[in-house]
Amino acid sequence: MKTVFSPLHNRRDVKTELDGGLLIAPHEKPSRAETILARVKSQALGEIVEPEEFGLEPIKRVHTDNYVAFLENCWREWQADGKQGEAIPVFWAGRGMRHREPKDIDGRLGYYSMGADTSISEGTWEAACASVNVALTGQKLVAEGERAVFALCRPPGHHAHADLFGGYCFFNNAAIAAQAFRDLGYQRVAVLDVDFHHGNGTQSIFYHRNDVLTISLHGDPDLVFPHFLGFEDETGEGEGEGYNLNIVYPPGTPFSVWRQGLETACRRIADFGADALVVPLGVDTFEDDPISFFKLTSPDYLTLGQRLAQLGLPTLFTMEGGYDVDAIGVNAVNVMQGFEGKA
Ligand code: Q9C
Ligand code: ZN
Repeated sequence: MKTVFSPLHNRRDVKTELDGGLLIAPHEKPSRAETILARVKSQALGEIVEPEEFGLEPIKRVHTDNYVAFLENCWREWQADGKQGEAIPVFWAGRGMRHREPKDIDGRLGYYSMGADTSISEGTWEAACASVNVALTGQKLVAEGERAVFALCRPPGHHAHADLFGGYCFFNNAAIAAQAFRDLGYQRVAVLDVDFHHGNGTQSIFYHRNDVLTISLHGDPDLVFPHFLGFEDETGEGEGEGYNLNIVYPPGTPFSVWRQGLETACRRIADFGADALVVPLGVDTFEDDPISFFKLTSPDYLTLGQRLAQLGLPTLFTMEGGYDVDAIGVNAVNVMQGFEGKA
């Protein structure tokens, strides 16, 4: 299987993550992608290709123009305002307040975000754009006939809405790739999100549509991020009614239980008649992940890959979360190797 990778991911290298009232060293850090790449090489998974440049047009099929402009200019504006540290949102439009974009950079940071866990600094824009190019290059390779491609995206994307960043995400790489499949004439695209966290951004982007089926298996949002979306009664709206599926699990969930939801998801995708599959892949479902509470083991990721391959669909994997850096390479590449038949 080919892997798409951009060294430009390193341009996202923030020093802070607001966590527990402290500015800690971020969970979402450059060594994550480098560790996965090293495993791709040591296992000889396949060719490693650099992304092509796709520009902003495919991004704007999914994200609003104003949001894209905000991300491009945010760090410059923050510095021009004389701020000393990294850009972190601290104000939001609470209940009863106005949802309108203000001029001030503190106001704009809140308007375009869902949390304060995702600092912005020099290079974030460049890395986020490179991450989209990685996903779109993978999508193009699949459209040209590859059975499956691993888009080693960083930063991740599945939490990003049309006009919101947060949860370490800026552009929704998986949603942009799914839309690119549609724009190339694929009629029905399935997105199966197996990250520990709900794929809230992807759900939101396609919530009113029946041409992109969105499914997410994740930790109960009553207990974990994103806190305000991802419950099982969210099934889609309007034309999209019945085209979103959330499967929620409690703390301690092992693979034996998690895989039942995977089975439900795979059956739904087959019934839908998908002609392409996008898999936002997080390995923060791992038993030793520092911010999550599922109990998947490294061999379970082989089994996951095998099951996904049985769908028989052109498949694009986009890398999302996973924060036990020691295990992230083995676990992510296990999915790919399982997909290719390794038991
Ligand atoms: N105290 C992804 O896996 N922040 N994002 C957690 C922990 C939210 C995770 C803070 C988690 C976001 C792509
Ligand atoms: Zn996650």
